[in-house]
Amino acid sequence: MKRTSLNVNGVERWVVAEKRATLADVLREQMLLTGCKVCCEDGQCGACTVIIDEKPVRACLTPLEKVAANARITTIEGIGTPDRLHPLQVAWMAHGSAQCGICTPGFIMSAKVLLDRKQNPTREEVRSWFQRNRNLCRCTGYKPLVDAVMDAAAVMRGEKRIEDLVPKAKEDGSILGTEFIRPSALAKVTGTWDFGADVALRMPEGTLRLALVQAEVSHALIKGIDVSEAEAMPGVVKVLTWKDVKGKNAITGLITFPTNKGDGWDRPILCKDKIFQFGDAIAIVAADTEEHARAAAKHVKVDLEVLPAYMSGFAALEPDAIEIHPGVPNAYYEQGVVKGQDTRPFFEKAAAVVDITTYCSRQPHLHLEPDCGEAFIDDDGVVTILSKSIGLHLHHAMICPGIGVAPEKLRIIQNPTGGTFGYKFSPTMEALLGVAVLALGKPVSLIYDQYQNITYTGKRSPVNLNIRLACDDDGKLTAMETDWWLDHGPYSEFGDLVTLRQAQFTGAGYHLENIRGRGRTVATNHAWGSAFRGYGSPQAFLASETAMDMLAEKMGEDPFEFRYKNLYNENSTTPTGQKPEVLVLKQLFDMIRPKYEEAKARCKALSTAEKKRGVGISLGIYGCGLDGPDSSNARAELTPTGVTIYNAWEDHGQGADLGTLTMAHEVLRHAGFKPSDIKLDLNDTRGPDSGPAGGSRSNVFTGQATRVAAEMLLNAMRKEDGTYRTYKEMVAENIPLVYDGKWVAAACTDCTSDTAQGAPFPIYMYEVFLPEVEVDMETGKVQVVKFTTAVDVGTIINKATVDGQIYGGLAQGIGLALSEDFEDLEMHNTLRDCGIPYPKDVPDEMEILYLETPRELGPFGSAGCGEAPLTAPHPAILNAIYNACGVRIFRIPALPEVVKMGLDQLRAAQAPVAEPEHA
Ligand code: MCN
Ligand code: FES
Ligand code: FES
Repeated sequence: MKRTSLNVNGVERWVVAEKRATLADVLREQMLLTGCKVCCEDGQCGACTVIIDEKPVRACLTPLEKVAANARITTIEGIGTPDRLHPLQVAWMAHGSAQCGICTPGFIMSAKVLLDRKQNPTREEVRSWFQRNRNLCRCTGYKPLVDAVMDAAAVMRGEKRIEDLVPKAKEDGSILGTEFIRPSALAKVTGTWDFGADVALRMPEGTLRLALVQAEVSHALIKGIDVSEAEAMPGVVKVLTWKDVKGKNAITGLITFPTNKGDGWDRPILCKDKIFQFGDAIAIVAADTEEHARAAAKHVKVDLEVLPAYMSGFAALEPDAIEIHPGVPNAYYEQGVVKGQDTRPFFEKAAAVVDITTYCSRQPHLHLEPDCGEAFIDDDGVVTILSKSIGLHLHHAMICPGIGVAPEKLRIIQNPTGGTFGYKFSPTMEALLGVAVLALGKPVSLIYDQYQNITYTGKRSPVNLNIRLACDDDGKLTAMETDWWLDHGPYSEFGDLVTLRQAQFTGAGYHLENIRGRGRTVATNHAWGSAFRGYGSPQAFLASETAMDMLAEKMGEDPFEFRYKNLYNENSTTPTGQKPEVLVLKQLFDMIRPKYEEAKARCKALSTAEKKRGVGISLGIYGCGLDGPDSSNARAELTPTGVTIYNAWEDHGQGADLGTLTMAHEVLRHAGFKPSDIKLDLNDTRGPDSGPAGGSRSNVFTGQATRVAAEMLLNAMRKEDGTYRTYKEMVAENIPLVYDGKWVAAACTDCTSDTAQGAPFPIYMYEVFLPEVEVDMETGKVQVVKFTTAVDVGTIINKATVDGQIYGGLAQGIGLALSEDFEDLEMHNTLRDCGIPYPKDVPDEMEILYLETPRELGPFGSAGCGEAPLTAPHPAILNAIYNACGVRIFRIPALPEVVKMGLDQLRAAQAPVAEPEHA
C-alpha cells in the first residue's frame, strides 16, 4: 500500500492505494470518478480511456505505480459540466451518439486528444484514431460518432457555433420526427449516468459483495459440494448453495403446453444434481469485498461425474445421445408449417429448384457492459432488485416462485443499462441476487467480469435449416419446403417461440402460397438460447435469401429483378397466412434500384485480380410485438409542475426515454406543455406493466399506451371552449389527475404449432439490404466497403434514434456475417476473440433511404425499428461475396479461412486437368 499524489482534473489529490491497483480502480473506487467505465479490464474496449498528459490512456491497463508523480490526469468529469459542455459533448448529444452510453466517456476522451492535436482531421483519420485506441461501440455502427467528431472539430475551428449543433423543435413546437436530444444524453456525455457497477460503488456500508462458483464443464452430475474451506476464507460471510434457496430453485419462461415435452422448469437457479452447461451457477459466495468473494469461490469443492457434452444440435440428435433433462427427449418441441396446397406437385413440375442447408451461428451479443445488479430489502420488507432487466414484469413472474417470495414482496427496477441486444430478455442474475438477499438479509451486489458475461449469458440459437424452393417457367415462386432444428442450449425458456419464428420468416416478403415445413427445438449443453435482436429472423432469412439468389441464377435472372417480381402483392399473405398490413416492398426496391445499378458498375470498375468487389441484395421483415394479442400499459399524472409519465419501456440504450417523451409530448403539447414540463418515471415493477422491451414492440405498444394515457389526461383537462384546465382548476373541480392508458393488439392471433397459421403481429418493419464487399483473393478476407439500405419503419418518431438503430444493426449484421461467433469456449471468450467489429470493420459509407408509410395501428403512424436492420444484412453480404468471387457460403461466420478455402476449391476445379501419361 502506498500514499500517492495525483493531479486529477487540475486538482492535486492524495490517495492511499494498493500497489497493484490500476488507475481505473483508483479513479472509480476511491475517487468515485465513475465516468471512467470499465467493461473488459483487458485493453480491448477503450471504455476506460482517460487522458494523461495529452495522451489517451486505457486506465484498466495502467498500474497506478506507472503513473508519473507529476502526471496530469483528465477524466470526462474534467472536460465539461452540464452548463459548460465541451463541443464534443454537445455534438455527441446532437448526433444521438450516446445510445446506451457505456462507451461514450471513453470515446469522447479519445476524440478530445485527437482534436487537441489536429482540429481538421478527415473522417478516415478519426476512424483510424478510434481503431488505434481500441474504442469499441456496439450500438451505433460508429458513423454517428465520426459525425459528432467532425461537427465538434468545426466548432473548435470556429466554423460552426455550438448552438447550431443542437437540433430544433418544429415551428409548432412538435418534436415528432425531429432529432430532439434524448433526456438521458446529458448524463451520458458527462459520465454521470450511473450504470449498475457504478451503483454498486454507491451502495451503503455493509453491502455484501457476491461471487459465483461456476461449472467448468458442460455436462455433469453433482455428487457433492463442500463449502467449508471457502467459508473459512478472509472476509467471507457465507457460501450459499441450493439448500439456501427458499423457493422452487428454478426458472421458467413462455413455453407452450402440451406441445412442449418438458414442464418448463428446467433452469436451476443454483445447480443441485446436475450441470447443464459451462458456467452454470453452483454456489454464491458472500463476502466483505468482491476480491475476497472471488478468492473464496475458487475454494468451493464440487465433486462431479462428468457426462458426455452435446455441444451442438447435431450431437444432441445422435441416436445414442442421452437425455440432457432425463425424461424429456432432446428434441422437445416441434413446429409445423402448412400453408396452401400440397407442395410436392409443384416441385415435380418446377422450372428450377434450389435445395440447400444453411447454418446460422451462435452469435454472441457482445454488449459492452458486463451483467451486474444489486438487491436489498426495503423498509417495508420488499425484496428490491436493481438490474439490467428488459422485461421487468416478465422477470418478476419468472423468478418469484424460484426464489420463494410472494409477488407483492418483490420489486424490480431497471438500472441504467449498457446495451443488451436481447440477452436480458432472460433473467440472468436477478434470481441469484434474490436468493442471496433473502438468505443473507443484507444488501448485496453481483458484477460479472467480461469472461463471465460472455460465457454465462444466453446467445442466439443456432439453426440448421434445409430449404427447398421452386419456381415456374416465368420465374415465379410456386412452393417452399423447410426442415430445421434449432439448438437452444439446455434451457427451454423462449425456445418454442424462436423455433416458430423460422416458420414465420423463412420465405417472408414473397408471394409464396404453398409451404410445408417442420422444425424442432433441441436441447444441447452449449450456451442457453436467449433473445437476440432479430430473434429467429436472421436464421430464417439466411436460408431463404441465399436460396432466392441461387434460384435467380438457375433461372438466368438478375437476383434483384428476380426478387422484385416475386415480392408481396395485393393477393399475398405472409408465410403464416396473414395479410401484410402495408405493401411497401416494391417501393423500397424501386427506391434502391438506382443504387444497385450504380453499385454493380462501381464494383466492376474497382475489381482487380487481387481484390474483387461484389454487390449483394436481400430483404428483411420483422413483426412488432410478442405473438398474438399482446398489450401494454402506461400512466399519465398531472402534477403542480407538469405531467409525469409512468411506463416500463425498458431501455437497453435504444432510447425508451425519448420515445416516451415524444409520444406524450405530441399529445400534451396541445395543452401548452413543453418537453421540459414532462417528467419520466420509468422502469419499476411498481409502475404500469408495459411488457418487455423485445420484439421491437415498445414503440408501437408502449408508445400507444403512453399516447392513450396522455390523451385521457388531455380529455379530462379540456374545457367546453376548447381550452385546458390548469392543475389548480382540476383539483378545485375534483377531476382525477391520474390516467391509465392501455393498448391491446386485439385483432392478432397466435400461430398454431402444427400449421403456424395465424396473424401474430399487428405491424411489420421492412428493409432492403445492399452491401458492397471487397474480397482479398489471397487471404479470403472480406471487407464491407459500402452499405446502402432502404427502410420502412412507418412514421419516424425520432430521426437520430432511427438512424442510430439502423447503423448499429447493420454493424452487427456485418459481425454476424463475417466474424462473430461463440462456439469454442476456449477461444471465444473475449470481445475481440468473439469477433466484435472495430471501427475499421464497419464502412463509413452507410446510406439509409427512408420510406415512411404510416401504419394505421402504430402511434402517429409508426412501426418499430430496433430489429429491422439485423433481420437479413448477412445473407446480402454472403450474396455479395458470391457476386465478387464465386464462393457461396452456407454457414456463418464467413471467416477469411472459410472464404479462402472456397477460393482454393474454385481454383482447383478450374485448373486444367493434366493429360494422362501414356507409356
Ligand atoms: N423508433 C422511432 N421511430 C420509429 C420506430 C422506432 O423513433 N418509427 C424508436 C423508438 O422510439 C425507440 C427505438 O426506435 O427509441 C426502438 O424502438 P422499437 O423498435 O420499438 O424497440 P424497443 O424500444 O422495444 O427496443 C428493443 C429493440 C430490441 S428488441 C433490441 S434487441 C435492441 C434494440 O431495440 N437492443 C438494443 N435496439 C438496441 N439499441 C441499443 N443501443 N442497445 C440495445 O441493446
Ligand atoms: Fe479498459 Fe476495456 S479497455 S475496460
Ligand atoms: Fe456505444 Fe452503447 S453507445 S456501446
